[in-house]
Amino acid sequence: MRRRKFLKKSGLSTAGLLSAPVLASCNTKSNATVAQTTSSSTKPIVICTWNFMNASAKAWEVLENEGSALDAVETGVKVEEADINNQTVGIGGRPDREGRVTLDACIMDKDANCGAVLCMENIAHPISVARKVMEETPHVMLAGLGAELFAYEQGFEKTNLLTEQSKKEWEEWKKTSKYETIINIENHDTIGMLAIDANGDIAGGCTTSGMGYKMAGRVGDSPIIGAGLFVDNEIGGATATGVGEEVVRTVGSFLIVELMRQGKSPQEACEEGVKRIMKKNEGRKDFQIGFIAVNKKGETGGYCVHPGFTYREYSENGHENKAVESFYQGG
Ligand code: SD4
Repeated sequence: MRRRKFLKKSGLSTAGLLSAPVLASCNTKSNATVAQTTSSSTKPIVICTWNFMNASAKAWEVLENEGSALDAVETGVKVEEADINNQTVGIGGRPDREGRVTLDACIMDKDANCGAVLCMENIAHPISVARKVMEETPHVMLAGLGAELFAYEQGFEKTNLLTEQSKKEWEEWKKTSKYETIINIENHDTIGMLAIDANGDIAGGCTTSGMGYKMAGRVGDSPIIGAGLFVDNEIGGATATGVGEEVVRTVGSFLIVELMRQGKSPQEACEEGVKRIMKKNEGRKDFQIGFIAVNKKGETGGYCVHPGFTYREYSENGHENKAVESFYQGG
């Protein structure tokens, strides 16, 4: 039975209403046994952190034309990397304390191949360099100048990533140099994207300029496989946005995929992921984290620390910006 309720083109609904039932096919022989279905019945779907309508639409175009999940996530997140108005991804991203824009990204495919770039300057599309690391090198991660030089070798052009707007704001920030994480106010707009293609294969990508005015050399969760992104083609995928230090501490995305492996739905797994983080941060309210996940059936879920986080979902049923429930109810 197909429900058409996703068709509200830019409507907002609560994830609770739409969340999927717990996976039922869990084999009881062992905890580690997989709760999954065969992929043949799974329909293409893409989800991404936040309300990135254009990025998810672009990824959906790839899926609709029977492109791979890997191509879909790369093509999709590049939309945000290219958007100078998005000050947390790619060109236009906020710089570090020294005024340098340094980018982090990673990508992972159905065969657990993965690639990442960390703290890379002057290249507009870190997700594509991450893919090149995955496909053209024996390594998973390249950082800093090494990543940048590799990108030039691969034909990427040198680009000034610091826009006038970001430069102006940074100069203003320098007057007080106060480093605070701001909950949901433009500080967390990393794009993490997960897609399932017509073959039922899953891939994911995550890309960011990191925390605004971070210490030089700081790297968060976004380019760290297992933290900012993880995909297991037998189970599903997860990705994160928010204060990366907290996501790294729990290896958040890997944790969520493992929880799905144990039989939790994407929704339940995301909730448990956030709760693990909050257990280590009792009483702390000064940071935001949002997780999203998809399982092999194409069921999705999301959860966050503070209200405000949403994720966009695109499938043959249309597209929708989904509000998610949060650990704190506000205040
Ligand atoms: C980081 N997770 O570098 C990223 C920050 C983020 O939108 O999500 N920014 O910690």
